[in-house]
Amino acid sequence: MKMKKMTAVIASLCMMGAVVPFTETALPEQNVLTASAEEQTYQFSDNVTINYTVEADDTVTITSVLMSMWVNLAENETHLELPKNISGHRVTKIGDSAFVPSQHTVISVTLPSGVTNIGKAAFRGCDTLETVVLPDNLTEIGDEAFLNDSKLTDITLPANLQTIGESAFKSCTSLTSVELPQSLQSIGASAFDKCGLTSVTVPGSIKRIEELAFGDCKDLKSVVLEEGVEVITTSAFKGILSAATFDFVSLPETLTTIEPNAFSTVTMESLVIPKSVTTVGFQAFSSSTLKEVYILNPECDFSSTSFPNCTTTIYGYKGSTAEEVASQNSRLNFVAFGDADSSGKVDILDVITMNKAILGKESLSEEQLKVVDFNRNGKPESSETLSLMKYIVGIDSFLME
Ligand SMILES: [Ca+2]
Ligand SMILES: [Ca+2]
Repeated sequence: MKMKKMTAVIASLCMMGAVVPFTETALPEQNVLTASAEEQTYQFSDNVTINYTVEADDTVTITSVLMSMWVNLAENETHLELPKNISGHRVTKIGDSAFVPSQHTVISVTLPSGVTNIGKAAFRGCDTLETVVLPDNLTEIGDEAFLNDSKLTDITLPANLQTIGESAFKSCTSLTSVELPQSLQSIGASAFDKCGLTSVTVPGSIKRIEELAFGDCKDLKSVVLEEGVEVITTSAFKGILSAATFDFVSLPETLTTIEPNAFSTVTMESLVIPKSVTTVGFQAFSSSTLKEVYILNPECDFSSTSFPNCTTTIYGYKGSTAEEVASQNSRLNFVAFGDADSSGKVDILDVITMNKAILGKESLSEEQLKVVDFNRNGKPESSETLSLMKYIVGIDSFLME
């Protein structure tokens, strides 16, 4: 082992350009790289051993962390604060499968500030692990990094994190909350599948929510998708058995595609599908409790199978795909935006009804209000009447501007 340490020291001195008693010819770069890639050992404490490699760029990857089993470990051994430097080299990566579950009983891990990447399955199956403190420089959490860590309750994702790999937190059943940073560029398939999350806000930096990313999160009651999210892929939120309080009002105006089964089995009563959405797939919303669906894009491509289990009212524009789909299925009742007097037509009589309501001469029922109260403040207003007039005479194509 001493020889290995010596080799590492020589290698690092060479890279730092220090004067060493070798010429370049005597110790060609190729040999340095070969020597530095070897796994070396650092004795962290009496019972904890860290294996590592020094990479070509002079940084350290921790390849494994091993603990003595069946002994009483010290506080700093079960609550591990990994070193910032090993043999003078900065620790930047936690390697694939670094924490082999059968070889440690770690309760918390604090990663040093230089760590940028957590490798594949690095902490997979660590069933004693409760807390992980991640450094600000971290950009990547690898596939399956925390898969099946059933006691993991506390993790704060740092502000520079860009990638969460596939199944990274799958089956972290004790993980009830997580804040996804605005820096995130991708969340892999099944990343939070079967987690204990009760709410989630997906930042707009995420364009696609991948398959089963939040599937089977049975306690999830609130989902907010921020402006920027474009595609909700197949089964992204499938299997969430939540109360009817599920909040979907905030589907973003940037959303274009809701793929099949996206929200299958999610219980909800009301749904607004924004104007930006062009496609709603098969069984996207299978909730039987869905009472009303607002479809704001007149050309949205969907069918009655997008909402297969409910008897619901579809609110949409006259002449829209929403009207066409509803007319072909007895479960679906259609009500047109702007039809203030519930005549089935949208014309100047609706403007008159609106004006009477504004003047207090007539009142609108809750149902009538739903198709003319465009700003959803519970009352008809002259701005809404004006919008309705412009729509009727063909100046505007939309009412909800
Ligand atoms: Ca009417
Ligand atoms: Ca209003």
